[in-house]
Amino acid sequence: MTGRGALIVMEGIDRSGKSTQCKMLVNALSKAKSMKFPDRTTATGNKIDQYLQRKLELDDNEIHNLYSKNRWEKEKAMLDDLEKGITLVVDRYAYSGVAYTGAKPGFDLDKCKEPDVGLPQPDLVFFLDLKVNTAANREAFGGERYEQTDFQKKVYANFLKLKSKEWQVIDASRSIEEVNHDILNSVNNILGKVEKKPIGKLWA
Ligand code: NYM
Ligand code: MG
Repeated sequence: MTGRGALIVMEGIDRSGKSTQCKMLVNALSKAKSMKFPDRTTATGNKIDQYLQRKLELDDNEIHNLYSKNRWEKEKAMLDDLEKGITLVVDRYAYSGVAYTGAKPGFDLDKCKEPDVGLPQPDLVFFLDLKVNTAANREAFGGERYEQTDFQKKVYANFLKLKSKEWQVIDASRSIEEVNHDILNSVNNILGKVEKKPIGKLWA
């Protein structure tokens, strides 16, 4: 009997290369699945999508809780997959929830964590570290809500405040291959280590 899979999260500001790195990582692993938050395919995700495209106005607290609900909807499926030995590679997680809402006026980071307390605890979090000005030069921000330089700078600062022991800061200004190489090394290092380890609860 082999053990459980690892829960791996990719975080960073918009345009830091998360989606590309998630794809490469999943392809390189033998028993892995990719996930993405917000998951825009569900009813809650559809509402989030409308909000991001500015087709729907929501109160800041309401959208914050909706992002969290969009994750809780996947809790059971995630735990089931992990128990089956499947490694999950997740493009954004609760850290994005806190970093983005926390960049809005009047929001405290600890308070922002509350709705996500108890979600499956990631084993490894990669923070794709890219300065906002570099990200903006790479490819212009799109038209979605939050895709503005000033806002992204606050998000970036918040991410750094959320760093904990399972975080690994990756210099994302390098080539796609160099970044992938570092990520893959770290992942291969922890897969065996988490096999027998119970899945923890985030921020609990
Ligand atoms: N976002 C993402 C949040 O504000 N809170 C969250 O909990 C999550 C998961 O959604 N600008 C923001 C960050 C992004 C936007 O994400 C859409 P993506 O990865 O661009 O589809
Ligand atoms: Mg985006």
